[in-house]
Amino acid sequence: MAVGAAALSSSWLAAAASPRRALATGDRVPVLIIGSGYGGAVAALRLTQAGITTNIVEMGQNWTTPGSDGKIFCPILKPDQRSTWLRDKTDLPLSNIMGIPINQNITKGAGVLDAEHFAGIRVYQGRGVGGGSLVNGGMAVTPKRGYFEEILPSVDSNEMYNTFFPKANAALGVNNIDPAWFSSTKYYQFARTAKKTAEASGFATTFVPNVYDFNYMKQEDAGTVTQSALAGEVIYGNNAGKKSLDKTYLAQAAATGKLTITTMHQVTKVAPASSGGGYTVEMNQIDGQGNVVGTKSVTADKVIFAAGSVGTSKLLVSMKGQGILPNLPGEVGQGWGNNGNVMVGRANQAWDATGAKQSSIPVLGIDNWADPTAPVFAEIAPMPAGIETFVSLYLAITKNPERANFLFNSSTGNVDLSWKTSQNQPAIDMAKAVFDKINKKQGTIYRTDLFGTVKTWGDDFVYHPLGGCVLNKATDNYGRLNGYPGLYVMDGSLVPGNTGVNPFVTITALAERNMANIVANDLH
Ligand code: FAE
Repeated sequence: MAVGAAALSSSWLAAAASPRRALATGDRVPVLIIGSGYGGAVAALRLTQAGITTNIVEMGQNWTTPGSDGKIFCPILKPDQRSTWLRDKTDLPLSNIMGIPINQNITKGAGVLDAEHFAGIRVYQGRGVGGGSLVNGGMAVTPKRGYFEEILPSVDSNEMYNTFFPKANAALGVNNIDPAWFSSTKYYQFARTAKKTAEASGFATTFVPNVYDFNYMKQEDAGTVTQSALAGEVIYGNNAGKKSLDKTYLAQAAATGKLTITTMHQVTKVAPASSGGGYTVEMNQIDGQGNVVGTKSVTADKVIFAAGSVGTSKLLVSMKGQGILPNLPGEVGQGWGNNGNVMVGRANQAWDATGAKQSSIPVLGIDNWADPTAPVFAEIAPMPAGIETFVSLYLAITKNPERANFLFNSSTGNVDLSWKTSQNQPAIDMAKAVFDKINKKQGTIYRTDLFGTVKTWGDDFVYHPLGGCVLNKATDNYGRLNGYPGLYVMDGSLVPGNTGVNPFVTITALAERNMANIVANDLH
């Protein structure tokens, strides 16, 4: 039955994304959603369930067609054109091992992982139907209530914690690892070692829920199903096991028969329609090399920006800068942050092996958030290199207060991000306070060969872009864009730069809350 359900949901989605039904110039639609990540998927489900015909435009692929190896996504250690968005070389966050560069030449293609470069930071994002859910580690963390109330004081936290966080977690398919299996499997030796060294140094660790199906993972360990997490798959996509949005929210929305997804189309312009109300949406159709092979213009009564923190902010700042949507509030493009992200690796003692075989799915965090001098929630990250490395790797989420703005550059026509690498120094200082203590207690040192040749901190990239169109500042308290009735924002750009934990549960629950209000008040 489970296999049947999975096959059915992917065929629903294939139907929803069928090129036969792609948008065509001259179409007029009730609602157009830009992007199919968390915000877009929630909007699509709640609109279609309300009986509203809904169109998503997504710049990436619909990941349902296997390559010549029979797999949809390529292996992490043998990347090909499916891995990286429009580059002829991979662009991994961990660029080196023992100082040796590990990025590989590949054929350029519309791959699933994008590393978008700005002057001071590269921003990793998922490309395709499902957005970031295709490439992320699946860590599904509800933020600490006190901190959520601090960052979004205009949002009723009772409603969030009683209704919308539980609703989001249920629809995302969040589950927990069996602690007994965690304690025994060789695939989580890396996490047990990091837990042991953290706790011996005075830091608490906590299990973190995930959308990867832990029953499936156990079967991978038992050798009864094809391995995905246990074969190191994650940032170039999981061929099994992970409940990405195409298996959950989007499959459910497609099953209503009211959703159409137009893939490999990038929205370039949203302007008030010249007649009949609504908005004209222009888009470039692209091929697998990123070449523009067509342009289309459609009209939508309502447009929901769900292109992610970067995608939405870039579009809106560009429309304001070009005078196409001149009345957008001044707060559009402001309040961007990197969720305090900084990465670091430690070299363990020879008796603290981390295991040649590692699950790609993180399940533990070091929780030092309550310490005002070093507020850090550090995900214990795998390094599935296929060999024993003795490395403990961490993605630290810190309370870095630094923020940046998106700015329209009239000479290039591009949108720049003002973030400077030096703005990550507060994050380094907070993380250093934690990991210096662990190193001192364990008699260990940092690895300096992972993020460059002699570089300790992975401080120049981000997995968790947030903000740029902050709720109740650039929008009203539910994502309506002030000044333009019928335009909405529904993604990570609403979250003011930091949420203290991995962000997709926050983004999903906030979208659930906002869509409940919008469907009730604006669409009936
Ligand atoms: P997102 O999921 O990025 O979706 C935006 C969509 O819009 C994408 O599909 C784009 O291709 C599309 N798009 C953009 N511009 C356009 C345009 N102009 N026209 C048409 N389409 C467009 O946005 N978070 C966690 O909570 N737990 C984790 O374990 C975790 N691990 C991560 C690991 C990696 C490697 C990465 C990159 C991210 C990770 N994240 C994790 C972050 C998480 O995936 C991210 O916060 C969400 O995906 C953001 O959701 P949004 O809906 O804002």
